Amino acid sequence: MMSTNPSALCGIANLPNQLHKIAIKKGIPYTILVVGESGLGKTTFVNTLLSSSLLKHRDQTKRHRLIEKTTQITLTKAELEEDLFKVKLNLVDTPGFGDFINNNDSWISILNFIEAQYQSYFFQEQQPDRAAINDMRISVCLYFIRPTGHGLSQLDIKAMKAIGARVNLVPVIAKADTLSPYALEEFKNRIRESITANRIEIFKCPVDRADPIDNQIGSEINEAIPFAIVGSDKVVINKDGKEVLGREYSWGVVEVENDEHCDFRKLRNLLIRTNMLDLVTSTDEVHYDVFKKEVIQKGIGELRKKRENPKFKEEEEALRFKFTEQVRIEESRFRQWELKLIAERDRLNKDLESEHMTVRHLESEIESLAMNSQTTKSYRK
Ligand SMILES: Nc1nc2c(ncn2[C@@H]2O[C@H](COP(=O)(O)OP(=O)(O)OP(=O)(O)O)[C@@H](O)[C@H]2O)c(=O)[nH]1
Ligand SMILES: [Mg+2]
Repeated sequence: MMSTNPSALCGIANLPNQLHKIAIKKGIPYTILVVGESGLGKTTFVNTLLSSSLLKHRDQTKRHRLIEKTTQITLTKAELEEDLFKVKLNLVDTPGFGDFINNNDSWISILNFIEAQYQSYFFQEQQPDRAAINDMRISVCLYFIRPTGHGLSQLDIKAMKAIGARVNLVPVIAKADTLSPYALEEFKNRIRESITANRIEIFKCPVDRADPIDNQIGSEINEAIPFAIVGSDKVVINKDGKEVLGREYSWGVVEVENDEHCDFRKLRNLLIRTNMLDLVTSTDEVHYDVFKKEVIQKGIGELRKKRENPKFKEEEEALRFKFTEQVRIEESRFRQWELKLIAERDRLNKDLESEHMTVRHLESEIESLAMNSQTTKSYRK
């Protein structure tokens, strides 16, 4: 069961000032998203998490008592409250990726959903009333892996790579009770190799803290990744005669909250106790930051797209035609003007020539007149 003081364990008291104020006033928003193929126990897990924790919760939708195939995104709100601190927990259940055929791109809608939450926050951030912000950014995404025993499927690799680049991704092996302990360990190793080989980004507990006990808890949790989980919201009687959450088989009882049986407790610790603060802050400081930078770049990209838009292109063409036409008219006007100028120059030149001729003529007349007068003078002598 949960500690009586989850705020200390969540590290809420250590939150940066602004988040701290929000945590006291409104409750710190914290959203868990579950995704994966159909029928892997996502809805069962959400219910298990709620019934295994002392959380007050209310459904936003009319949930059927019987677990059915999830057909739409379902939000369950819960509150984690201790002393002055409140955590507003949102559990987002999603429809499964579908059947084996035709589900290759079904995770894209999950990615769109994740981005839509960033986008909504981004727009709300621009508003003056920051207290009214409804922060639904995904703090962590649990990716359910089918317990085949082989390894990750191509679909898993593609989906996990894309989702892991956007949010804190935590891989889980669904229905771990269907594998023997040995097969489970082998399966875990294959998945770990696949994660490394395909450079899938997954969330890891920080192990570089000042407190060595924190680091030890962190590395124990990390060693369990991918978490093997068993979900059940049914209470059964275990071999010690105790009432526990579990699944009953002819060969015995699998207990949800028994570390010998599965990693449910470790995963729950990571999610709502030891690493909640890491998940919230890294969502804001790392993943949301990446998104924002992309939005700024895409802004320019969008403009470019607008240019490539056929309508815009048409307008541009029309403008260019109009402009060339204008230049053509201007050019011919200029040409005529130039021709006129040339004619004028010629005329002036001709005039100048005749002027010159006149001057020359006058000059020679002066000369001959001067000669004549000199001759007359000498005769007189
Ligand atoms: N053996 C086993 N069965 C489980 C476990 N968790 C859930 N189931 C069963 O698997 C079936 C499907 O469970 P759901 O929780 O509806 O699965 P889901 O992933 O929500 O399925 P979709 O909504 O269709 O995507 C149900 O019959 C559950 O009882 C588990 O840990 N082990
Ligand atoms: Mg479901």
